[in-house]
Amino acid sequence: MGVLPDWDLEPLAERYTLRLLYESPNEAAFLAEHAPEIRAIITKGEIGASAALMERLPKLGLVACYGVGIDAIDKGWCAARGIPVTNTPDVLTEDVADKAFALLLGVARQVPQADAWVRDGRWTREGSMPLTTRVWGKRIGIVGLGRIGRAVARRAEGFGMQISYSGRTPKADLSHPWYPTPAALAPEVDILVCCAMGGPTTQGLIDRAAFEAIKPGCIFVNVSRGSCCDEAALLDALRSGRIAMAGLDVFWNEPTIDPAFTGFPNVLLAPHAASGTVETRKAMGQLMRDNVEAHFAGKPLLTEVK
Ligand code: 8YV
Repeated sequence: MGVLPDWDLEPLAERYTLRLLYESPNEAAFLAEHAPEIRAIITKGEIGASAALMERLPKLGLVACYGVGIDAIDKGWCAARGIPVTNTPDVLTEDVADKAFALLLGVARQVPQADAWVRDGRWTREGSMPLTTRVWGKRIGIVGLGRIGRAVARRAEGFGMQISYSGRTPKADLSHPWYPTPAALAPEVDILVCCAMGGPTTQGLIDRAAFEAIKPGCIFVNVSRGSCCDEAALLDALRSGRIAMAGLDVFWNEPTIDPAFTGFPNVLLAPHAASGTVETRKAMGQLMRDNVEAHFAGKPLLTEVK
């Protein structure tokens, strides 16, 4: 897939004149030719829109993000100029929470290893595969109890888990134990799942103190942003065995991640694809296009980031 699937590009191309920056080998030449006429940017979480880019677009009136996380879009720059930013919340929540559990179950119950055990004929030659680690009934700590964190918590209830969380403030509608920081939450749980939003306010949120406070043997899962972690401290916790296993969908340098991650057999890796189901991506695309359409029709935006 390029920046957007064809099922979004085609209907967009029918209604608007599209200029595809990512297809241009020369950004400077692209901007010299097209910048004066650009009226909206369609982007996504991994790409974003920098102030340096947007400065070049005198007619810019909208930044529509295909994704919920807008951390790569300079929202402050947009706000200062009254340019709205839209995103795609809610439609992806349940898939991202599913992926958190897929990574958790995959790494604890060794799903990839089990598949390889059968495919490689080891079942026939060696018998049963090594035993794995239980997931249900464990103590789960959720860093960031927003929409996605709550969806993870709902699933955790079904797994008979004891749920606690960290965040800026306790949630008045929930009785789960709250901790002010990941470092305070970490020693209390068997599984730590990062669901915090990205951006400057959460950069390094799960810091070295948190990774050092983790209960030895803990499983760590991240489906939010690599930037929420002190990645050097995460790697140290994996090397020391303090984190027994990890399921990671996001990293600091995507897609060229720190190669150290691929050296751990007890880490399950995924290519930032937690929202990546056909159903959800179609819903995200529709919502993004509906926002673009509302903007050009002078109607209220559906999901403007305030
Ligand atoms: C990606 C995401 O943006 O919504 C988000 O914040 O991180 C993802 O959904 C997705 O890969 C679409 O580009």
